[in-house]
Amino acid sequence: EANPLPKDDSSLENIVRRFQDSMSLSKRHKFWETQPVGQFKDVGDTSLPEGPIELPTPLSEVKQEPYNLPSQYEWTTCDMDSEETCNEVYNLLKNNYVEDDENVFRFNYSREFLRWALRPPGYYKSWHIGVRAKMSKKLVAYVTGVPARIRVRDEVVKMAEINFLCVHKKLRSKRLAPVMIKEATRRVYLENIWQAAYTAGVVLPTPITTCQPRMTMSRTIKLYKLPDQPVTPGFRKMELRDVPAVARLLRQYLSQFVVCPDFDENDVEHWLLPTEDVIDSYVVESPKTHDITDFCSFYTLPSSILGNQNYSILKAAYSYYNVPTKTPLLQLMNDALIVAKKKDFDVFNALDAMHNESFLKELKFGPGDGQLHYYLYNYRIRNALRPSELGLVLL
Ligand code: MYA
Repeated sequence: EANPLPKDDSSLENIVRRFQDSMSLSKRHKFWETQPVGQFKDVGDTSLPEGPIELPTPLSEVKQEPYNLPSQYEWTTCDMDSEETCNEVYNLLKNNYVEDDENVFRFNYSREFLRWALRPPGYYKSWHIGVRAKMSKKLVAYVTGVPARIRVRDEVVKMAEINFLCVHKKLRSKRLAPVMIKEATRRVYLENIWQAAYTAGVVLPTPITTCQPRMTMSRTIKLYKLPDQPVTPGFRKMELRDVPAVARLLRQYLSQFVVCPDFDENDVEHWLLPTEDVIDSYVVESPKTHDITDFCSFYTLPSSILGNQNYSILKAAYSYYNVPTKTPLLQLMNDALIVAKKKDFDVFNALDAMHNESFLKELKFGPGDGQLHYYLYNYRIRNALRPSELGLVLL
């Protein structure tokens, strides 16, 4: 990591520099400043080209050995097919993963969800990276990647989607995360993939866009009485036979966004075919022509409620991909809310990405907690996108 400021240097020059740093809007990022990502100092510099920041190196030049960990720890590849390993990952995340700003909620991804999220077509086991304590073998840190084709403007780029970065609460602020990220990068490079996409609640150099999570609130659930059946004729659960039609609809719909996944039928089968308590998808089948005209989906991600006597878990649905062609998006999402309510979800969340803004107000979604920043690794975008230009939902 590049020349940190020596804390004990009390020369006037150094004091002035430290003062400027402390005042600057974009804090210094000792690690991220060394990485091939858009840097804050380059924001607005129109001379820089869009696209890869660094060119691929020959695979033989990619570091062959894992990065060094502090001596008490060792790398492990987490086999998500193994019941036991999946449990260990589940428990690490359940106790140490993302919390809201007030530390009231913590994501509680289910084992089935993790298996779904981590084993899409063409996934690499080597990208499911864990760190164990050498003595106890306890899993103390984790980070994952899965392969994806992401279109950025008119370029389809092979990327890793990086997710589930987690360091045990007792090991925080020891600069373990940069080592995890470098090791993930190395393993992605070894598969001849040189770009990545990820989201985070924290501001890093440099977001390609920033979304606002929105959720229906308990108060508004009462305010907003829902019918008990979907109102759109032909609205039904997606089935295997719908995969080609859904793939066509989705590809067509996503083509209007600046950044989105490039889904083929295989991807659609994996990511969108319903799986109990993981992913729900619905189509509208025209009662006359039997054409599939519309599509909507949401995934299941409960949150633990921390330190509450009466409630321990909040059952939350998250809007995933939705495609209106014949049915207005507002009506489609209203039907999604109806089926979600029937399935006993407490809340329904959506980002202000894609065309979601158009239904969020009308359907009484309130502003959610914090912000979700989207990033690309080793790929420069000249100007940040508006959320409505983003067609990518990461889990
Ligand atoms: S986002 C979800 C992240 N997880 C959580 O929020 C769970 C709860 N928190 C934790 O477990 C820890 O706080 C984590 C940091 C592990 C987040 N993304 O080790 P440290 C930078 C990227 O002392 P810790 C998700 O999963 C931070 O700015 N960097 O800190 C996507 C600082 O660097 P710099 C982050 O708190 C992850 C350094 O780490 C994040 O103990 C995408 C401090 O390290 C963050 N969320 O651990 C990862 N949080 O000094 C990038 C902090 O420079 C993937 N930091 O500011 C990049 C692509 C890689 C593949 C490329 C292939 C081509």
